[in-house]
Amino acid sequence: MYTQAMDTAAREGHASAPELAPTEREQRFEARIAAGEYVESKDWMPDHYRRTLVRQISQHAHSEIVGMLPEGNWITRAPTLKRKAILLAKVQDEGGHGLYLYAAAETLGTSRDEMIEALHNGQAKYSSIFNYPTLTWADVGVIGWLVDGAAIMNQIPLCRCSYGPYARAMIRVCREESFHQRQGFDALYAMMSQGTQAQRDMVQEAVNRWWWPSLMMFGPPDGESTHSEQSMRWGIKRIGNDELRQKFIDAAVEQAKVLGVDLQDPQLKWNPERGHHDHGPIDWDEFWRVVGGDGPCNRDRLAARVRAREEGAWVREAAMAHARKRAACDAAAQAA
Ligand code: BYC
Repeated sequence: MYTQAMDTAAREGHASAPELAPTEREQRFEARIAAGEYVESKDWMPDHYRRTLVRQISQHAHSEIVGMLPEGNWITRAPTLKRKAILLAKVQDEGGHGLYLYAAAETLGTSRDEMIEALHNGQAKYSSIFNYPTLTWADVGVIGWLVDGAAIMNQIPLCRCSYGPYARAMIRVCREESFHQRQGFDALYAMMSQGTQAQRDMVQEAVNRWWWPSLMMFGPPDGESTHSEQSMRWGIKRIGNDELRQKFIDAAVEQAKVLGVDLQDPQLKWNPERGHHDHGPIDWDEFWRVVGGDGPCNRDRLAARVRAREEGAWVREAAMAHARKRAACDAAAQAA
């Protein structure tokens, strides 16, 4: 079975290592984190650390899988064969990212069925951004440029996450995400530099709809973030929500100039004292509404995932039956 776990040897902090008193075990765990060591799946870890990781990694996996839906909507309507092939490959990559991430979460002792059940019954979240519709072809380019761009900004620090299987999954995910971001920018650049006025207007209109929701991807402001402080202490998150959002804004402003699009924020301007761009207020009521299930597409997205699970039941059953048959054949061959 594919796994992100690489450690097999017993070592200090390992669950099978000699028993330590609870406080001593916790102190050693904290010391390992402080020393920048990676925690592996068989190492002892506090329950809260394990739960935090399962929550974040499974929500990340769900985001990748639900994130296939808005772009998948355009595969049959891509304007050229080249763009269609690129989009097919990108959506397939997102499916792969979901699988690496489910595999990483499984190393923490939670089954994929449990994680998927939590998504379907509304206990687990997925990124707010995927609850917005893709109304035009320009949305596909803007998702690549802004949504994948925001994802990379958030995910690069996760390559140094203290939990080894998550960190290793993220290295591969980030390499692929950077292609995704560039293909989005390229699709928009083609329309902005060689397209008609109608195509340029379509790009601008898509940017108007996606800019603010992209900023919300980084999560609530640090002051309202429930998990940031503890996650930073444990080296799960390396950089806070607000700092990452600011880095993303600073990068996007320059890219928007190259594209020739307006980011639709009259308060967006360079602040030489801070060395960053100031920006207008983010509508956090909208964010919490969408996270709470009341965005434009929440119901459709969840219904599509539940339907896919039900309609795919026969494939899982067939794969399990095949695996059982193979195992029985192998056992018979060994006994002979
Ligand atoms: N949407 O304490 P906080 C992709 C929740 S996929 C929904 O700051 P944390 C792509 C948060 O879960 C990109 N919920 O949380 C795929 C918490 O609620 P719970 C997905 C959000 O975890 C296909 C509460 O608000 N990336 O790129 O410390 C095509 C308080 O927040 C959101 C990841 O998942 C949100 N935006 O920080 C194209 C990256 N933000 O769980 C592209 C991994 C916050 O207590 N995840 N919440 O019920 C992370 O880095 C962190 O989980 C977050 C939030 C920065 C997102």
